[in-house]
Order: sequence, then structure tokens, then C-alpha cells
Amino acid sequence: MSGIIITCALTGSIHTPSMSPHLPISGPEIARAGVEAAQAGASILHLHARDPDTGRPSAALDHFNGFVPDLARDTDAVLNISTGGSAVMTLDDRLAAPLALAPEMASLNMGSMNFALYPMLGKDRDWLHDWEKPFLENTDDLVFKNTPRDIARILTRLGTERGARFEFECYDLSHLYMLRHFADRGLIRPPYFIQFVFGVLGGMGPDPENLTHMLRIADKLFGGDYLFSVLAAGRFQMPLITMAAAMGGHVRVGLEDSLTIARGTLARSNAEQVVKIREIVERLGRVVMTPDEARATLGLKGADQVNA
Ligand code: KMH
Ligand code: ZN
Repeated sequence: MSGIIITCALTGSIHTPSMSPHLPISGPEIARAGVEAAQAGASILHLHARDPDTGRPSAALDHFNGFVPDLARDTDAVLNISTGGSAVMTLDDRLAAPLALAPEMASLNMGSMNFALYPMLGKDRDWLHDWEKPFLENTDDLVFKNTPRDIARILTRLGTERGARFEFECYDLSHLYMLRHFADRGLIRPPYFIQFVFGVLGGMGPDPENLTHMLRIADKLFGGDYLFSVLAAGRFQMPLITMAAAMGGHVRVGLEDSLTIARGTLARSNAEQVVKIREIVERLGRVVMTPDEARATLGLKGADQVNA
């Protein structure tokens, strides 16, 4: 089996500060988390920003500038800027920072969907910030909008005009067909790096059968023109990505996707999850790719071609 890419998604826009004291929030915290994750073996860092005063997900370029230049200086990791931002943001807001930074890589969500986070309210907690509880409650009426027009805009502005390549976030079978549609329109070129996303309420559940079926359909639609990676939310993170690694896929960890390192135990850092999956995949006989190996595999433009 070939080399394996470990992506680490450092903070995301799903978890809120009250859920873990280890969730990186400020620019220096996110920068430190990224350096540690890269040192542990992550070759791609998937990046969202937060408002350092409130911990709220942010798409502001100023907030990205609180850690992106540090990560560009202190790591050789591929910096992958989210275009998903948070499902509550407009596409204009979500695109401001990636358009300015012109990264090597960006995420691209392949369909509109429900994005229901309110089950996380189940636990009693002391909320650190006023915004957190309503933010989660209101996801019972939230559509994460990623229409074909939105997708085409991201592909054109970031891909065609700025040379970024994509982590195609596919939460459901339908998203694979949408990806094929854009391949047929000539707006993307292989190899397609497909991130199968499991466990978001609104997308597919974390059942192993879903992974085998996604692969069956991806094989049909893309033949040898794709690579797959897996992320899974919460406690399904390690089991599902281990399955992906055993099947020849790539893996994503990070506190964006899961706050724990084992059932009921908070991860103390992003790097702790990288170390854990690294050990698992190496025991499976996989070799972790360096950032430059990941660049070559994914056909990226290079870290010297970005605006960070
Ligand atoms: N938060 C994950 C479920 C994005 O940033 O564009 C998917 C994600 C989306 O990472
Ligand atoms: Zn993300």
C-alpha cells in the first residue's frame, strides 16, 4: 500500500469553547496546535478561524492572519483553508479569507444539507459564552447552503483563478454525483481528493457499510482518478479512519471533528490525535507522507505560490 496523508483539522466551527479547554481559539493557540500537529506527522492542516474574544467561529481575514503566517513560517505543512466556514455564514463571508490567501488547498462542500448540532446540547454544561447555547439550538432550522452555483463560484475563483486544489467534502452519496457533474463540466481535474464525512446529523451516519458503498460508487464514477480520505465526527473518529487506512485511504483527525482521544477522555491537543492515528497506521504497514509527498500526490501548486 502506498503512503498515507494525515490531515489535522485544528478547531473547526462545530465545537464551542465550553466543550473542551483544549480547543484552540486564539491565533497563537491555533498556530501552536498546528506546529505540534505537523511535528507529529500531519502533512495537511485544515484551517478555520475563531474570534479570539468570544471563541465564536469567524471567517474574518484578520483572524486567519493571527495564525496563517506563523504556520507558513514554522511548518512545511500544506495549509488548507476552509471555504465551509460555518453553516451560519454567507458564502461571501466564507470566501473572503481563502480568496485573499490563495492557499494551496481549500475545502469544498459538495452539496446543501441540514447541519444539526443541537444533539450536543444533551449534556448539562456551564456555558462560558452567551452565544454558544443559541448557536447549537438554532441548528434545528439550519441549512448549510452549497448549491451548484456556490460550488461553481468556489471552483472558478479559487481553483481556476488562484490555482488552489480541493478537499472535496462528501457527506452523502449524492455529493459524489455532484462531484462527477463538475468533472464533466471540466471545472475540476484529477486526482480528486475526496473526504468522506461521517456522523454529521444531516449527512450519512458512521456505519462501515456506508464507507464500502461510497467507495463502490466512487470507483464507478471516478475509476482510478480519485484518492479518498475519511473523517468521522465524535467517538466514531478513530474506528472509521482506521478502517479507511486499512482499505488504502487517507485519514483526517483533529479537534474540529472529535474532542476526545478515547471514549470519555478529552484529547489534550490536536497532536495527541495525530500521534495516535500515526501509530495505528504504521502498525498497519502504512507510511506517513511528508508534506512534499502530499503535494506531489495531490498536484498542489507549492507553498511559494500562496499569499500567506
Ligand atoms: N466540519 C466538517 C464536518 C469545511 O470546513 O469546509 C467538514 C468540514 C467542512 O471541514
Ligand atoms: Zn472544516
